[in-house]
Amino acid sequence: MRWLLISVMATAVTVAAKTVTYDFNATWVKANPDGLQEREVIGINGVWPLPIIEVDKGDRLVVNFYNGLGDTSSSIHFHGMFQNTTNHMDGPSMVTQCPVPPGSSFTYNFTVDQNGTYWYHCHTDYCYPDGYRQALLVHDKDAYFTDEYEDEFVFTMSDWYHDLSKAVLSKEFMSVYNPTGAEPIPDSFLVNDAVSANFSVTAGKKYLIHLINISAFVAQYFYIENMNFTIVEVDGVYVEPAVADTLYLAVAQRYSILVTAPNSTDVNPVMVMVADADLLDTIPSSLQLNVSSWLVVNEDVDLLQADITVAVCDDLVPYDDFYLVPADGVGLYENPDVTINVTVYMIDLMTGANYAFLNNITYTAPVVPSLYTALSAGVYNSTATVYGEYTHPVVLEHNQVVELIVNNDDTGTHPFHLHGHNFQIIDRAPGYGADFYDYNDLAAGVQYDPDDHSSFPSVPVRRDVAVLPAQGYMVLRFVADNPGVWIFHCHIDWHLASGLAMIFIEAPELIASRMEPIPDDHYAACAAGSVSYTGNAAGNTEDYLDLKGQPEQPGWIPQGFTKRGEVAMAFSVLSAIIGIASLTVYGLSDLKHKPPTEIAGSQIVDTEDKAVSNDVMPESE
Ligand code: CU1
Ligand code: CU1
Ligand code: CU1
Ligand code: CU1
Repeated sequence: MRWLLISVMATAVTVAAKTVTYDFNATWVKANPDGLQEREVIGINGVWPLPIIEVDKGDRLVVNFYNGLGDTSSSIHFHGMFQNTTNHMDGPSMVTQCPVPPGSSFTYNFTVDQNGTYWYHCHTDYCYPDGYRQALLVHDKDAYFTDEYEDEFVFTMSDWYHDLSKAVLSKEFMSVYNPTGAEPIPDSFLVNDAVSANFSVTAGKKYLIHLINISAFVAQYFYIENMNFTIVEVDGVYVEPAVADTLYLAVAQRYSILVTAPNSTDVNPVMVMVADADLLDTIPSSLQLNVSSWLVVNEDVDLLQADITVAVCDDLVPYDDFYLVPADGVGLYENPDVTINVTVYMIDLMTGANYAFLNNITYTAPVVPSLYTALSAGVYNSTATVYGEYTHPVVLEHNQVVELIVNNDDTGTHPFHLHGHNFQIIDRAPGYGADFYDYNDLAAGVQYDPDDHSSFPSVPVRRDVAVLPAQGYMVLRFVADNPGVWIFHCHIDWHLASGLAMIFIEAPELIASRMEPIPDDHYAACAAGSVSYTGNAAGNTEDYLDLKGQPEQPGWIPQGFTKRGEVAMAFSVLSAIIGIASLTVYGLSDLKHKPPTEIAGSQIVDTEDKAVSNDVMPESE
């Protein structure tokens, strides 16, 4: 295969890390993966579906990217890669790099010191739903389950639209004709970019399946009819084996599961993917919500479709990721140094379209990519102001334990993702009754208490995408041990486009000294696209504190003022309250998490009482 050039730099005798190089020429090609309509998709070297990137843990990965699309700027994000010392290789346009304009090249080059199941995707505007996404596997001979399986398979799940993303976005979503912000309904659902994916297996043998939801929007349930399997990895984090029969993968989430092929060769087990219909405002009769694939133990036996009477998502009870336990045993990050408190809501602005907010900000890209602002602002780079008001910047100090409370004042769920890190999910609650259930909802008589660790898992699950429950909340913690600029956003690509994002600037004073040098082609891409690579968010290189001319979110419309007022008031009150919070959520703890299913074989994690923490609200919140 022409696109794959693996150069082994290490000597053959030792098992040293090697460099794996891919040359990616992105161009428009035609494809018809659902058999319903041919459309233009983004191919690599003239081919779509895209190549799966495979490396071994410790390898250097080099992707020489050329934008041959002609009409669209682009970039590549390697989802889940921490990019420690290589923040500039992270991929999100206007955060860590300039968009790569047509005709430009851009090399991604970084060391992969992680393991497990990842993916790569375009991270400029809303380009990955045009097919620019695929699995990235990091093999690890030291994985605790490495000797347990015969072979491994990739199972990507995705929604699929017949129209180009820019048409979907401008005509169906960010439009005056869609004031409610109803998300575009996909035309079909794909497995491995096809209508089905069959894996040839041997009766009685064990297999590792990498499940990845590479969708733009829709979460998926997964089960194998009449079979259990064992979860061993979640978003790149090995977990203690957990037996499950059903999983729920929101956009960008991954699992590795061990599956034993049945001893009987009478039936080929059917692997079923079921779209979460709760996310869809309408379900056209033509939309097939179930997709069947098979573990083929006997090629002479018919492939029978799933029993779709079972495949109604309301009847599916997925394994609750909250109860997974990382195999490395990393305990609860104690005593957060900083608590950040944001609330999701959706509202129409003056353009007439619907926007997504974290507190009172809908992310609006700056004039200069935020990393380049950090690198050019000198001593001012630790002042949040220079990154612009509408990028929603929060500056963190090196190695702070950060607590991120995300409330959801929206009726939809949102799979939030943090670049450069994985986070612990330490608390989470759905809405209940008819009301929005806030983390310190006084009306409900409960209040989240960050000082009380007794209700937190002692070894919380860690992953890089967590589902924020509808009208509920979640509490995440991470350690700011990765100097750089990292975007935190909803991974529903339509919601990222409508502004559901903010950025963390971590240890800005250390970024330059710890980061590998930025290659010339990165700056050349800026020049080719006429994007500045020095200056504050407004492009001001003289006075970094002068943000005049910065890109601003559209204006509030009259009813927006009301909402804005309410929200602003709510945050003032919450900020005041958080320091003196004393009530707890004990009384409602039975509402908070769905216990593991009986077959799950995991236990409720131990609880513990810990010393009082010392929370500090960041200035910008
Ligand atoms: Cu990511
Ligand atoms: Cu991603
Ligand atoms: Cu979202
Ligand atoms: Cu991202």
